[in-house]
Amino acid sequence: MANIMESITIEGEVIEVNDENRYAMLVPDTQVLDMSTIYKQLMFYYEAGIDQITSKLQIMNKEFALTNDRNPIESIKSRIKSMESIMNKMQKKYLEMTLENLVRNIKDVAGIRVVCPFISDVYRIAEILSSQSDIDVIEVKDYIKEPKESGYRSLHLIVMVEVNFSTQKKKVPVEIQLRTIAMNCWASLEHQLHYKKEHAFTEEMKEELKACAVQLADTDMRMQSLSNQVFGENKDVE
Ligand code: 0O2
Repeated sequence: MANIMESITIEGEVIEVNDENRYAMLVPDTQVLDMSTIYKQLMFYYEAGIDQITSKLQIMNKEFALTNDRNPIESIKSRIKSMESIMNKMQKKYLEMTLENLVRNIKDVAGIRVVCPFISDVYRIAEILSSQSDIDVIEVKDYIKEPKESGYRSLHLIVMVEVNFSTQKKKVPVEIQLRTIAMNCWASLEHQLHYKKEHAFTEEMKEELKACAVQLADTDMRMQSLSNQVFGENKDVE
């Protein structure tokens, strides 16, 4: 799936891209700008990354609808992680609060959530996106094949998307969460239940939540089977 990027040309200079400089290249020039401007500039890069991926997803959805008479994407939502949330995550990872640490270690500053009708749509969208020449897949977490302990299911991709700005090109990291309507239903309700943070889940409640997730996963499989019969989409979904 991954499309490994080896070099990038910035202002005529060919720079080898490796783990060392992949994220560092995103930080604006600290010598010319003050901190608040740098932060705004950085967030603008992340927003541009979201815009670029969102537009790709919208095109895919329309193109598929043209030929297949149905949409493989139900909804697309995006967000820039709040400063508070970024700081909490950095604290949890015992990271010093520097811009460089943020760019290198917090890969979900730009986040997109894509909800699809069927499991096969999730994998199809992920595959098409991953094969595009201006996208490099950095990390894949398949919580559909291996659900989280909580029962959470989704396919997570961290990608670097190339964005053309007026005088330079940047590779922007974006986290894309792809899931079915049923998986989204579970995640949204579980998130609501977690809202009152002082009310910790008992073991019994955790088991109940997992059971709900299993039930919805079973529904997803049955819906997939119906979809295969109706649309003849024989995608392998284990
Ligand atoms: P928000 O507000 O959604 O952004 P890493 O990023 O690799 O250092 P992390 O953050 O543990 O490690 O990554 P993970 O677990 O792969 O993905 C985290 C995100 O997945 C969460 O984002 C949620 O959006 C979603 N998620 C993961 N587990 C659960 C779960 O049990 N229930 C629900 N409802 N969502 C989950 P954030 O950062 O928590 O918040």
